[in-house]
This record gives sequence, C-alpha cells and structure tokens, in this order.
Amino acid sequence: MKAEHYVGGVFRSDGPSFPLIAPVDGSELGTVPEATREVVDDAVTAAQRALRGPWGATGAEERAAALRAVADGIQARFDEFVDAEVADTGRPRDFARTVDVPRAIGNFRAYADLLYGRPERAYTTQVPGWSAGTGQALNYTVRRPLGVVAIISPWNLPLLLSTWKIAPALACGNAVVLKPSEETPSTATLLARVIDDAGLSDGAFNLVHGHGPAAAGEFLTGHPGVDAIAFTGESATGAAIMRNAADHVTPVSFELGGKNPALVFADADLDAAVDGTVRSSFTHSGQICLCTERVYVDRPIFDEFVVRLGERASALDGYGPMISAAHRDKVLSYYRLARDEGATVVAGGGAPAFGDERDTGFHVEPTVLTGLPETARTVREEVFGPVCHVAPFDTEDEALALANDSPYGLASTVWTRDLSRAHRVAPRVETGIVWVNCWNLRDLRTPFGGVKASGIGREGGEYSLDFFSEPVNVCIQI
Ligand code: NAD
Ligand code: 6OD
Repeated sequence: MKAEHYVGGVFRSDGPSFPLIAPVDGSELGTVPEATREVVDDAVTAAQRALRGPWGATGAEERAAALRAVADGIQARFDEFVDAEVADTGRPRDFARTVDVPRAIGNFRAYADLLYGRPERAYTTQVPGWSAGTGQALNYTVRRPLGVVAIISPWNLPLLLSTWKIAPALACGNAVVLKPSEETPSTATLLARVIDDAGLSDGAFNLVHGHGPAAAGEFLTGHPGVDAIAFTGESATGAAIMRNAADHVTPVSFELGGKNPALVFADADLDAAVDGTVRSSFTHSGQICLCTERVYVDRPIFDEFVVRLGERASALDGYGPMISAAHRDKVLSYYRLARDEGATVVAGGGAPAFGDERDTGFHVEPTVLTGLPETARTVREEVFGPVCHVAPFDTEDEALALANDSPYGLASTVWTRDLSRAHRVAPRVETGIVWVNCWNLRDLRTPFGGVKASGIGREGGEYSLDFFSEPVNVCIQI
C-alpha cells in the first residue's frame, strides 16, 4: 500500500518521506510522504475552492447520496481495508473485519440517514415585541456548514475514528482536510481512493500525511484558512492544538485521553464482571481510549476477582502488539515504574517471548497489578496499554470518590445487579460515558465524549451534526 496525499482531487507524494514500520514484526512496510507547509496550504486552498464551487452548492439529498456511495465503495474494497489496517496496526484480523471496517461503513451510512428528517431550517418562533425592538417578528434558524474542517486522528482506530468525523463533517456540507496519524496512513489513503471513485467534488475531501509537532499537524491546526478542528488523541496534544488554534479563535471538538475506572460491586454477576473487565482492559491490547485501567472492587469479592482476572489475563493469546517501539518502551517503563512504586504483579509485567517472528515486533504482556496507593503515577497517568490496577473499596461513596479522583473523565463501567444502585451510582461517576454491566456497547446516535481532561464537546448522531454546522438566526419583522 503506497501512502499518498490527496489534494484538490489529485494524488501526490512529492517532498520528503519517512518509513512505515509494521508493529507486528518491526519490518518496513513502505514509505509515507511528509506534507510540507506548501502541501498543507494547497489542501486548505483546495477545500476553500470546493466550498465556493459545486460542493458548496450541494443540498442534503445530494450529500447523503455521496456518503452512501463512499460506504458502498468501502464495502466493495472490504478486504483491502482489512489488510491495510492489520498491516499498519498489527491488530488481530478479526478485529479489523468485525469492528474497524464495518464501523467505517456504518459511520457513512448513519450520517446519510440522519440527514433525512433533519430540517435545514428549524424552530420557528413568533416574538410579539417581547425584547429590545418593536413589533412582532418571525425568527427562524438556518444551519450552515462551518467551512474548512481540519480532522486530526490517532493511530489506535485509524479508519473508525477518522470516518467518525469525516462523515458528519461532509454531511453538513463542510470541506475536510484529514491528517491521520503518521503511524497509520494506509486506510486513509484507501479512503481517498474510494472518495475519488465516488465522484465527490474535487477538494471536498483532502488528505495530508505527516507528523504532528512542527509538521503537518501543526501547520494545519494553526492555518488561518481552517474554520474548525476536530481532534482525537492525547490530552497534551489537545492542549498544544488549542494553543496553536487560539490565534484564530478556531472552534475545537476534542476527544482526548482517559484513565477509565470500573466499579465492581459485591452484588454483581461475577462471571460477567470478570469477562467484561478482560474485554474492557485488554481489547486491542488496551489501545482503545475507552479501556479500563483502574478497577475498584467491593472488598468481599476482591480476592476472588483478582485471582480470576489474573488467570484470564495470563491465559490471553493472539493479542496484537503496541503500535510502535516507542510506545512499547513507554508501556514497559510503566510496568517497571509500577514495581518501583510497590505494586504486586498478579499477571504479566513484561514483554513476551514467542520464539517466532513476533519477537522483533512490539508486544507486551497483558498485566494486572494490585497494591498501589492512589497517588502512584501508574494509577493516575494514562498508560494506553494492556494493564489495569485493581484496588478494594468498602462503601458506595468510597467507590465513587476513588473513581472520580482523576484528572480524566472519559468512560466508566459499573457492575451491579442492584437496579437502584445502578441508577444511583451512574449519574455520579464523573465521566462522559457510563456503561452498566457492559462495555463499549455503542449506538452511534448517543453523545460521545469526555469531561475534565478527556475532551471538549460531544459527537455522535445529532451531536456531531450540531458541532459541524452553525445555527444562524434570521429575524424578520412582521
Ligand atoms: P497523539 O495525540 O500523539 O496523536 C494524535 C494525532 O495528533 C496524530 O495524527 C498526530 O500526528 C497529531 N499531532 C501530534 N502532535 C500534534 C500537534 N502539536 N499539532 C497537531 N497535531 C498533532 O495521540 P495518539 O498517540 O495517536 O493516540 C493515543 C491517544 O489518543 C491516547 O491518549 C488516547 O486516549 C487518545 N484517544 C482518545 C479517544 C477519544 O475518543 N477520547 C479516541 C482514541 C484515542
Ligand atoms: O465508538 C466510537 O464512536 C468511538 N469514538 C470510539 C473511540 C475509541 C477510542 O479509542
């Protein structure tokens, strides 16, 4: 797969490039072009031109048809998308087949569907001389696209998370410039091919590859021609982007990091809670922003829960690698730090030796820790690997206090069979998403996002359409 920029309807790969490394075995997959400031300028200019041209004149029905054509195009090249995602990320093939690619198709279909039934003019009111001014007025609201939207996406769910923003941005009539993660450029390039084949107007969707700081990401997010930024990634990167965007007061939607808690009450279905925590801590080797890294367990079931979770973690196989050597080293440094901080390692704690080609890849063991104080860095900082720390609690209030004592607030899971407790506890957990007796069960229309350092704004369904369009009030005096 050859990574290419896609600017104003033209594929190009001029300028410098860097190697793309396969995380599964460390081999070189190819090279990726690094967008210079000129390439980024060209992409923003192409997007602006599209908005002044045919793309800017499209109606909702035409855009819905375009989104469906993109969904069909991904479906037609399903296996190529799976191959590209597996090669870039090293994830199990089944995950790409059942999650990444179907969800990308679902993102385009869902926003095409949502365009129907959404009035472009909404909420009409008659104001009988009620405020400043005289006479009666008819007010109505028109929704306008924001303009050029920069989308910056991470490596952990490359296609899923970029299409999660591209689809609603295009649905609302914006022009998009996507900069995917430098670690995972391939499905974005394939998507550009599909969009090109689907016949969207030149410049409606543009793709530039490259790094973040002092590179394509920074050039794009600080560009005066960018009207909005939708970003997914680390909280520290979000802060850097905010500073960069501040000069132009560019609006942002941020989906950021987390240190997600799970609360397991003694009245929970223990089998389900153990199963669920194995999934929530170790799916995609912990490289999903929603993964659980802190587990708080009611003291009467604490010992049994820890033993069972440890056994299950030790028995996991077929798990994928960390995305890069640098990320593997970061995760292993937290495993060492945990020991230095006094943790008991119940399972894992190092790098596996497979005795095959995977040993040159970037794998780490699924790891379960106990015994750390809440002040330990391993308990407070996002590791973004297959690791969780398990600690006991004695009361519901204590469980909530422990869960909420974090700078982050993305997602949480509550395990209980007591309906009253579920309703009592869920609204008090300070996270944007609370799952009860499940994890990562997603309806694309629900609000998705974090509180505190985990994000700004909500996306999903109407929430995305609200971010990617601007309500404009028209007031006509009667
Ligand atoms: P990252 O912040 O390092 O990079 C994300 C993107 O930002 C990449 O495309 C990168 O090139 C770009 N970037 C980096 N520095 C930049 C800068 N100064 N200006 C502009 N762009 C810049 O994140 P990552 O390592 O790719 O992803 C893992 C992180 O993402 C974790 O913290 C995880 O929790 C978070 N995440 C959050 C969500 C969510 O929905 N809340 C979803 C997925 C991942
Ligand atoms: O499922 C989604 O819509 C979504 N945004 C998931 C994010 C996962 C983070 O890694």
